[in-house]
Amino acid sequence: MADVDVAVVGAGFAGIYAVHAFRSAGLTVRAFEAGSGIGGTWFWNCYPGARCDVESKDYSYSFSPELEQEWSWSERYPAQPEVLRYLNHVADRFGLWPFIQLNTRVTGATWDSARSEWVVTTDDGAQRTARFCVLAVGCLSAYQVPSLPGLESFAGPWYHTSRWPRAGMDLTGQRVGLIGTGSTGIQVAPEIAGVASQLYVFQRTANFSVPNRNRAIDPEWERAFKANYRSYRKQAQESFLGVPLTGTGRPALAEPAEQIQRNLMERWQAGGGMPFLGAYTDVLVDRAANDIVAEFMRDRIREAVDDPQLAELLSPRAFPVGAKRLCQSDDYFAMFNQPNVTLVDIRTAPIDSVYPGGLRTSAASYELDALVFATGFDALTGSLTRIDVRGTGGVALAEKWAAGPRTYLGVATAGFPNMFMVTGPGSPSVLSNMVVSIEQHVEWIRDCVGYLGSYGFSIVEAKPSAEDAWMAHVTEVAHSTVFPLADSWYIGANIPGKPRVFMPYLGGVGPYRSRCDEVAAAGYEGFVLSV
Ligand code: NA7
Repeated sequence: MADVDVAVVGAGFAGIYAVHAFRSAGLTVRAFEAGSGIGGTWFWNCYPGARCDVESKDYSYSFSPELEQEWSWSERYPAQPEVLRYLNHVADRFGLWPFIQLNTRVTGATWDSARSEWVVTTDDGAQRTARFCVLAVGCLSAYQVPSLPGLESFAGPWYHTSRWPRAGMDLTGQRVGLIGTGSTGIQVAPEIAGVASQLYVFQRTANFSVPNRNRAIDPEWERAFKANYRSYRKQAQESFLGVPLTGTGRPALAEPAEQIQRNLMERWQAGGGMPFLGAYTDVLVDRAANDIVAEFMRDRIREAVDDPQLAELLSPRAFPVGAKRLCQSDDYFAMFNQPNVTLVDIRTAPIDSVYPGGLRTSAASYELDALVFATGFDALTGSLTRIDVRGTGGVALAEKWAAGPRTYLGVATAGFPNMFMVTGPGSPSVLSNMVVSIEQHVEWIRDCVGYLGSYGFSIVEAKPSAEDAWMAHVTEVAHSTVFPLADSWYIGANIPGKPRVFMPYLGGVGPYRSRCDEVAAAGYEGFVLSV
């Protein structure tokens, strides 16, 4: 008999809820977490300025009406320490600690066909068996540091933002180099610029960013909002992004130019990426509509940055707005007006090497005391394939996915019985409010395991034909949008040698949920159930 019913890998938003949901369904569970605390992405990304770009009222669990009434967020967009406090509160409140093993990295998971169970190996050398293996490893967990010649010789400290020292890092009066201008770089830069004597921002690709207009939550507003939380959650679950939004419902190309400008400005003033991009129905599917919004955003950069040449260098032109994750910041562009901040264009003069005292590009040298990498992640697949997961016949997941990830519904993959992924590639995942998508996946997996028990089955496995059809659908939907036009981490373009496959599902959270429900209602159509 297996040690537990379900082994859960990871204790971030997904793993924490998986432990609670499976236990509530009467299953025995053990979660393994590499970190010394729970929280996953929110545990590791403790760099200054780390903040969620989805509003706190949305980026929180909906499974417990009591929890959502009891908990009060302090800000519209929660900062990393507050998200972490929330997750620890959830673990306390639902008594989850005994089932979560910290400081334990899962190194391998092998399907034992003879015993119909997973053998999970951890970095302490131990092995545990489980009937089901649920990989709740997060989409943005495998961080990447580019291999720069000479980095090992650098005399000062250097960190990737997702491995920021937990005790903090005092950059006061230092000359700091920052590589990367994605969501993370844009959040951390103003924080560093506030204390450093000099900040050099090494920019390869200029990025779009909208204001947060972050603010404290008004208790009056909170009371009124919470009175309708249940119906709001339902709307979120049925929405496109996992957040109820009010777009105009009209295409920009059918709207008079001044009206578009007025409407975009209203949304710009209100803050937030989702309502801004969601203003018109054609922005993410029609390049001409997209160009109107992109130009509006470049106008805002020209307003914020005093030096017109600098403003031009900061103006994104390489990809459609929204096709890479839209960044959010209230002070990034204006930061470049500070005398201690320098933008270094490494598109035209690439980084050549690091030396003990700094960094050299093909055009100049920069003396640095510290170096910060906000260079992103081997997103969506890296955290899965870095574990030695082996299915039927000892086939490795990394081998099966050598030409790109293949899943059925983003929750299972053929050849790996009784293994589930939470928000895996092929599900809405990072193109949705992650918490809504996580809850949906965990509940679907819980119900699937329950169904097997009720009908006398013990094994569930995706059919290759269902997987092929689903992957074709994911690709088709992606290619009806502007998303594939960007060299983004959604398509694996940020990792040298990674196959170019569009990974998240763009069909929308609501329609995706309906499809998953239909599959379940049809007795898990597309899966083989056996004993
Ligand atoms: P991102 O969005 O992948 O951004 C990484 C940044 O680092 C981006 O500006 C990259 O430039 C830059 N980068 C990556 N590799 C290099 C090398 N080798 N040289 C120079 N510059 C490089 O990661 P984030 O952490 O900011 O955000 C990830 C997600 O977390 C975000 O979307 C939110 O969902 C939360 P590039 O654009 O590739 O030219």
